[in-house]
Amino acid sequence: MQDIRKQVSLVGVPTDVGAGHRGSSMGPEAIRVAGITQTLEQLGIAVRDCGNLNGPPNPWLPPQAGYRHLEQVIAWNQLAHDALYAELCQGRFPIMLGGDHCLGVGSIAAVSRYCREQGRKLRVLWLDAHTDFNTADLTPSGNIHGMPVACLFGHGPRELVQMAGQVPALQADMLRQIGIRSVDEGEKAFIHQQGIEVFDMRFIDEHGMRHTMEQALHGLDENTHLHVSFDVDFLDPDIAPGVGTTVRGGPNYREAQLCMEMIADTECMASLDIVELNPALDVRNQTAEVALDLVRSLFGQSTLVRPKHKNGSGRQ
Ligand code: HAR
Ligand code: MN
Ligand code: MN
Ligand code: MN
Repeated sequence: MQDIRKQVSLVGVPTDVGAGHRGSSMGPEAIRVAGITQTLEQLGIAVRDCGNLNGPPNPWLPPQAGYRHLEQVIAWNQLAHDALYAELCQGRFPIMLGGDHCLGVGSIAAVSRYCREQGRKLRVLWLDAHTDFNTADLTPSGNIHGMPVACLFGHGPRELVQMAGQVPALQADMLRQIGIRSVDEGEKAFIHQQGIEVFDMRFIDEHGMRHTMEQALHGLDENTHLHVSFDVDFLDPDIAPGVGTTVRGGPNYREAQLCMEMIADTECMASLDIVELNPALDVRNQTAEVALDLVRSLFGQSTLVRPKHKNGSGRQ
């Protein structure tokens, strides 16, 4: 079988309608300027840049009934869903260039739909400082980028909840969240109730990134589609200042690289989101460049000097 990681489609989704800061709408262009196409091509990957989707502007209004810009969020997610689903159906590896993380609904709904149709198992890695499991009742902000995981689990506005054509789009055994360090009180209780596996920063501090990733990647097999939803605020703000909601105490550069290298070692990754990059808050595009360093590792560029073991991280 041909390696779908060798046929990548870039889909830009330039919006910040789900966020509390303006500017993640410029994320796709910043990643292109940092050189994502050339970077992937250097790894022997054929890249098709599908350009940017074209959705509604950000009206910049206060929340209504617990949601900010719900209509616009639905429109952008539907566009993202349709575009990413089309790329998956062509046997290509879609990389969604966000945009804020509300777009995780459209992206993962497309992957969930595709996996169901193909009879494939799905595993989603949610790399984020936040669990993004709020609802209209729980949210402190109304910002829908704090809600995509709840929507995928069946809790949220009908149009978002039903986007995969099956409710819920995701179940607890399909999801692992990594790097978490900012969760609202109500959100915490709710996520616990769902039985979701959360590898928070305390876990990573105590067990290290290697053991964390061993756990998070456990049980993958050849029939598993691994989707990585990479919220750039996962990273420590020291290395990634260009995001709207920085939270101190995230993975450092080498921890993040190890995380990505261990994902690459599984050879299961089949789709990727890069979201929440906000060039308006960045310093000389450094956050985009760090994100690209990590993408390089995700696609198999390795710092290993010795050849890797078949099922392990090189040195046992
Ligand atoms: N939990 C907060 C809220 O719901 C902040 C959410 C911030 N979300 C993101 N995506 N940046 O992870 O308002
Ligand atoms: Mn997020
Ligand atoms: Mn986040
Ligand atoms: Mn271990």
